[in-house]
Amino acid sequence: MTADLFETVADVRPSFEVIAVGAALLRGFAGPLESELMTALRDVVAQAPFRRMVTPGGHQMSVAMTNCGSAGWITDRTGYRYGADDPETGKPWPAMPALLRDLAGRAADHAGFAGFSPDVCLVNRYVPGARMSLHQDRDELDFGAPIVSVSLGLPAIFLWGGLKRSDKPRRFRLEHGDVAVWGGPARLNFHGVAPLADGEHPLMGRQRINLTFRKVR
Ligand code: MD3
Ligand code: FE
Repeated sequence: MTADLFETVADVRPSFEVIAVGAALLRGFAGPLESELMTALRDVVAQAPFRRMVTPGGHQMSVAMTNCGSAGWITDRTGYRYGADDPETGKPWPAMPALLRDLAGRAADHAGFAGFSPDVCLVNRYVPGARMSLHQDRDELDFGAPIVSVSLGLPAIFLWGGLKRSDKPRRFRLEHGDVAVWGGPARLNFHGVAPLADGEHPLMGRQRINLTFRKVR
């Protein structure tokens, strides 16, 4: 029967929303991996704990961060950069778990960026009230590669601006399990996250975790 056929198709086809040319939202794409992702993250955080870094302007970020992969994103009074070692421990960042790398590769594939092989996963932790102001991601060498983001835990309002800081951002609600891919002409758009609303996520508690996978070298 036709209805059965379409139900089957709906089950195997992830949702795919185009936000802009080069930007796509795969709602629920990471949902099936939630427990494996949490286990992998717990392991990363045990080796490289979350910390709130300071911007070159001297402000402490409300978002706490850590990284895994062959390098990690850091900021301090001297600037933003990628570095091989965690400045807190003096040790290399923990390796990127294969599960995470594969998830990012599959998501990029779905959005038309075949062969994405990230070397960094920046892990952002938001508690209620934490936010990220509008910015561009431009510390990577290769803007030809996309960025893949995975949202876990409490929902957030993602702000999607244009190529100028003054372009009025559109707002998207990002929920647990949502994956987004940003590349091509969308790669340098301004973006940010509105202050996180309070809440309690059944699995993740009172926080939102966002993973961004990047090719930085
Ligand atoms: C659009 N993180 O870590 S992820 C960041 O939810 C960052 O923690 C946000 O922006 C967060 O730099 C947003 C979505 C995202 C990531 C990278 C992008 C959107 C992007 C790069 C270009 C355009
Ligand atoms: Fe960003």
